[in-house]
Amino acid sequence: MLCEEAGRILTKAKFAIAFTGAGISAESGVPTFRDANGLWKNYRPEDLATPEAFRRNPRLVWEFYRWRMKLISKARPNRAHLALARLEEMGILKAVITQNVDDLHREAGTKNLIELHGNIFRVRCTACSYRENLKESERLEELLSSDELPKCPRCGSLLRPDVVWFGEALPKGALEKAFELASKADVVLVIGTSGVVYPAAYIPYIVKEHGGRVIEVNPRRSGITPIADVFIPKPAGEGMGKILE
Ligand code: BV8
Ligand code: ZN
Repeated sequence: MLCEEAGRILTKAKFAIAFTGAGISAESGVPTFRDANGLWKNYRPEDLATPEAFRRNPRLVWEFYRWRMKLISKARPNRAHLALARLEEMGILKAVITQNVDDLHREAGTKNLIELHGNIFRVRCTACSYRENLKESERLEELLSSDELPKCPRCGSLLRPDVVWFGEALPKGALEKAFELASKADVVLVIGTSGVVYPAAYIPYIVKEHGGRVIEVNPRRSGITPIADVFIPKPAGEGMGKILE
């Protein structure tokens, strides 16, 4: 059975990593981007997740991110996030590389985490090097309860969400580290991604090119399915539950 095969590959793995997308957080109530009721169905990404959109209309972009931050701050890690943290504790999983900005892998206890697209609870200044983790500084409520444009406490310029928008380079260190891990991995567990956003979507291909195996958990086929050695057509929670059984 598919999940037994995946379980066998994982337990025999010498260097397994996970690569996740918005789908792993769907069961936590966080909307995905390209599903039927996904975010990009109701908004055009170009209008909300690009530096031009922010320059053109920072109020609209901040309204969108405040709405997502409110929604995501109520979300809790689901059993798929927890299963990955468990696999790391067991020494089977060496790292989680995520495209998600929702902080749920960290909340689930994953230690070696690479956030390729930033983190929605971090803000940074558009002019100086100031950056702040709103959960750590306990200023999340303050930011969410105002609809003013947030300003840098150091230089007074506009703050922006510390996430990677379309057309922006990924955080240098993060992408290099992710590619290095992918070139060393003998198994990549791909969960909940449509595999259409680059350069993140190269990760499973790099593992494959280096002779590694690809296990995918997704209720629908994706851009990664063609190279999957094992495709488990299930939602993340159920799929991971069966693999860990
Ligand atoms: C860049 C962060 C260059 C902010 C996001 C070709 C090559 C290289 C680049 C490009 C290219 N063509 C176009 C580009 C540019 C672009 C790109 O890839 N566009 C795509 C759309 C074609 N890439 C970029 O712009 C990137 N930057 O290339 O810079 C550069 C280089 C140097 C110097 C300057 C510039 C930046 C991309 C990052 C954009 N940021 N978001 C925010 O979140 O607000 S994108 C967004 O997409 C999220 O990060 C998200 O994680 C990511 C990927 O989406 P998924 O996670 O896969 O989610 P999706 O909804 O698509 O799919 C959900 C999946 O889950 C589905 O498969 C579904 O079946 C499944 N699912 C549903 N329910 C469940 C489930 N699975 C399991 N269980 C369930 N219950
Ligand atoms: Zn500043």
